Amino acid sequence: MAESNLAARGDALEGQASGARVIAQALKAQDVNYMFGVVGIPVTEIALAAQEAGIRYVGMRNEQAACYAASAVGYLTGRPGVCLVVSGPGLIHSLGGMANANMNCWPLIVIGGSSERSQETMGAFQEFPQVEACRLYSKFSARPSSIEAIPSIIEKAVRSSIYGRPGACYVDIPADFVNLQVNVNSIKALQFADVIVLLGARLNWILHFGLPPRYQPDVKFIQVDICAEELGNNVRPAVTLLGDINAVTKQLLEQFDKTPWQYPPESEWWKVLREKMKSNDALSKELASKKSLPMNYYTVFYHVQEQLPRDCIVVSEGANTMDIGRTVLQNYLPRHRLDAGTFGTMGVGLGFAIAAAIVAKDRNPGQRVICVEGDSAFGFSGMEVETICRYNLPIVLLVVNNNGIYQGFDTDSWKEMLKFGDATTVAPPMCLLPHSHYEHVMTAFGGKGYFVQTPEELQKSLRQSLADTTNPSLINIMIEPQATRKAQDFHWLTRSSL
Ligand SMILES: Cc1ncc(C[n+]2csc(CCOP(=O)(O)OP(=O)(O)O)c2C)c(N)n1
Ligand SMILES: [Mg+2]
Repeated sequence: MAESNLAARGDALEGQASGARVIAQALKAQDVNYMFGVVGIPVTEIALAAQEAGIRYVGMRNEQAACYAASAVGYLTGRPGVCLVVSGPGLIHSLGGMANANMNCWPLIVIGGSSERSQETMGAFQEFPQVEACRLYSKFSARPSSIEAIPSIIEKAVRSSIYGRPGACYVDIPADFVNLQVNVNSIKALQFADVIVLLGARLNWILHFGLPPRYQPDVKFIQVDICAEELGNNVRPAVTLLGDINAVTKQLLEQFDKTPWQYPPESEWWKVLREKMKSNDALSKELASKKSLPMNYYTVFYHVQEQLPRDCIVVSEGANTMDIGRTVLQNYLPRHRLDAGTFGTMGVGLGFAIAAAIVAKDRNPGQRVICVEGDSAFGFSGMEVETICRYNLPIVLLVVNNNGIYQGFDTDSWKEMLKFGDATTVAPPMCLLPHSHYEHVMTAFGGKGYFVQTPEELQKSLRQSLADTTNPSLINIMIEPQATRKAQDFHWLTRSSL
């Protein structure tokens, strides 16, 4: 399906206009012609609908820059440019651009996706009080009360941005206005748990709110948390233990020593779990063993895992890069993995890796830091490579690059792929960069750079990078632009109508 038809696909299913299309048409009706942004959940469909409506969309690498660009369009043309951002961290990154536009009195509309209204206060994916957050940086900040209310809110935002003293305006679009709901169906192993002990973890989006169909409706949670306000969020626990998990687990273990108990290893639940682990493993191995080029994520991570020192610190960010990496790259010790975390913020990786390398240098000389970045994630703070080189931190940076073209590709097949691209990374219009040589960012500052396209090249460059304990290195790993995760039973981060 050509990408111009993607936005229409949701509409056809629903038999009526999607929120994305209503937004795009309302903007066009206001003679808004340029949009800059970084797409992702839940705004990708808005960018596609905007293009369909004839709005020029430019996919940027960081929302701050996108916001500067949109406000400059406002200044140059007299009609506001739009900056389109994802919820939470995406919106927060745009605040610098909003403040700048407001101070310059340049017209700007920021459109931010936000979490679904039905998940408000539950700890939804990238939930954040966005309308309130934008108030200080804008003339007008609002969320339409319904899809029908979108055109009048957009009209008001455009008017406010140019009337009187021009400035920035914010329109908040909840995910459920944009996306069709995806049915969650098949239910596997963990669902059969009847008691779950939560040690400090929150029952937010990461744990599917503790709700069916991911869990049995009558599952009993034993919740241990240091924060009293967290106890009972989304699910009423069978038992709550308020306290530091270090102290509470010590007390629990002392009790277990007195009255030992073990879940019967031959139970049905264990059987299902073991089967699921086996089939997951087999599927990952099958994907990893694929010999075809360009490589897929599983092949890459399989070869990386083989060489990772057991005590290394793994830093990771990206969408597939992080999610698949999480399942293949093992970490054996506590606090040895840092990633985009609960808020899913892209751009944290290099800062985390620098911090980890400095701490390792002080406390555990010789310990390695491996930073596994999606190409888009890397783009958010790639210039920190200069910091890495300036401080001589021997970080091994892997950029898993699905935004470039494998040199052996024939032009026709990659042209075909442009129609699909990587919806998260490659902002529409889908386009790949024929010469995305991220390794040059490292060599520019004196580190080692590798461009790899095959498992053998990956193995060799990783071996060299790990053997070098003084210089940082960056391995630019070309993978199949359409590579993706194996099919998921439960959707959260991956939910989109595309
Ligand atoms: C600050 C911020 N802006 C935007 C997003 C939306 N987002 C989620 S993952 C992602 C990038 C994923 O691409 P990449 O890092 O190349 O990983 P891939 O899935 O291609 O492996 C983006 C832009 C975000 N999470 N945080
Ligand atoms: Mg990518």
